[in-house]
Amino acid sequence: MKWWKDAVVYQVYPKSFQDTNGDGIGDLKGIIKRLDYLKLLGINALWLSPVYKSPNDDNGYDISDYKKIHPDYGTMEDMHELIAEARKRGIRLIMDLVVNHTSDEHEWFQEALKGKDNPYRDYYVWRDPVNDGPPNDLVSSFGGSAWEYDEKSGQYYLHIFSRKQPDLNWENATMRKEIYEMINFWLDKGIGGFRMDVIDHIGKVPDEKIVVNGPKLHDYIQEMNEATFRHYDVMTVGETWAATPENAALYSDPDRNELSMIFQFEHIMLDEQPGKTKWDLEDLQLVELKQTFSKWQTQIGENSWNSLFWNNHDTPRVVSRWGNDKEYRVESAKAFAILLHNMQGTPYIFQGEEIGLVNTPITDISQANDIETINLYNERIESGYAKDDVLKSINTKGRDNARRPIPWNDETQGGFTKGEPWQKLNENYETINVEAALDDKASVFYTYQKLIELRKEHEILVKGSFKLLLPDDPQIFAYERELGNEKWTVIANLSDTEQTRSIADKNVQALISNYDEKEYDLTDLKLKPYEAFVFRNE
Ligand code: TEU
Ligand code: CA
Repeated sequence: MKWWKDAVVYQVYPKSFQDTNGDGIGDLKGIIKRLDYLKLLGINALWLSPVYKSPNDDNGYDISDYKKIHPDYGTMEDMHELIAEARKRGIRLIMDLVVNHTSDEHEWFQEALKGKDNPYRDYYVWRDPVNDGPPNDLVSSFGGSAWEYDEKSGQYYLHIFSRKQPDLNWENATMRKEIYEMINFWLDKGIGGFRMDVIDHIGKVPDEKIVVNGPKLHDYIQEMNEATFRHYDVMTVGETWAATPENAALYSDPDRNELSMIFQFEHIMLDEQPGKTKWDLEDLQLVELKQTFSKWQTQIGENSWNSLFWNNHDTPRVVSRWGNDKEYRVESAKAFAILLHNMQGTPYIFQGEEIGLVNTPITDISQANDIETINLYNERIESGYAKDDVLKSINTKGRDNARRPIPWNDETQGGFTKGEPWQKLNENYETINVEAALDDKASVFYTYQKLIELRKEHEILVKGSFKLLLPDDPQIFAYERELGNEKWTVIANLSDTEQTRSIADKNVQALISNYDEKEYDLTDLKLKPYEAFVFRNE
């Protein structure tokens, strides 16, 4: 069985993980310093958000040199030490592969700007103006037109993200080969694989306004696989916001030699107004969340593979978003962990999720750092939105919520830095921090540690089938896993009120619970707010 099928991956956002040289910016030496903590948690793969050279227009997702480490994070020697030290602890390093676009400061784009006949010109997407304006009405994910005018050549170039992130032209075979060479440069360093940024964008056909799931997308991924991954024992996970269970199978069916798995985002988009954006808020309907997970657990085909996540560096913290980050912070954080980690697929833990970190609201846009948030604020204020409404959207869905520095202890700046942090920690760091969690056997940390142990010890969690229970219940999320004659049941009350249900005519022992109950009477099951537990049914 592939190693990543019973792996648990921890995502590090390096800028906010651990600073060791007092510049207020997390660095590679900081990650090395915290590897024993990750080992204690029990994870065996570490997805590292980009640490390459970058002007940081989009915090490293705008790469200006794929083969150089950004000096803020350290040196290539630090990188080699991190790979080796992680490997000593049984942890593989998963790098972030951002090949839909580069930074405009990448040498390829600097060359392309020199003129239409430059050999690198066609590494990017250039079009003549139409009616003295952009070639079409494609928009950027970060606001405004997806086309930026270049005075010198009188042409526009495409950027689906910021104007400092010009899209690469995947039609160009020479460019593709340079990307594959870069991938092998990193694979030859003994990394464990890649997370692939917006990989569903690389087949785009801009003239037909096709951005995702383009006609050649899978051809390119299969060509990439043939030139790189296939020759190594690595894990690849594609970030595919437009995935459906049908096309998910195209990516992760091993017979197709593409990727190990993908991140799908259907559950992540359930609390936005249909057809609008994540900023247009809508309450989550638990029944929809259950249906979505059930679909992904049962419809991608037995040859394919799921990823499982609540959080990443682009999403708000799940405890604040869908749990209760006040009186039931610990219970709801544990309930979400128990629900996710007993499903089929590779679970991902975003840094700080394992200690139940919550969102960090801002009161003024000057406190924001993320380009997506700042552009959204300016765009909506200009078009007449009330400031409080825009700040409410930002505090609910903004990406800075995930990117606040990790609180390691109750010392100044939570032990994240001895200097001024690049962005403030949540003020609750004196009570919510790693040291406090390690000192408290009832903390969220030990629930994550136990869940990771259960996955390692019980094949049913890796190979068992999934069946949703109580599909129409608006408060209870329950499902069962089955492998051979073994059956486990997971039950969670995702409400802040006590719920009573009659499930079956017996008493059962909990394998794990987020309260201190050990025995449950299923005939007259009383569930406290956010109470979640797992029991072996047969
Ligand atoms: O994110 C892709 C992406 O579409 C997100 O920006 C998403 O639109 C938004 O964050 C949430 O609605 C990837 C990276 O994860 C993100 O950090 C980068 O900003 C983006 O690609 C460009 O590289
Ligand atoms: Ca630093």
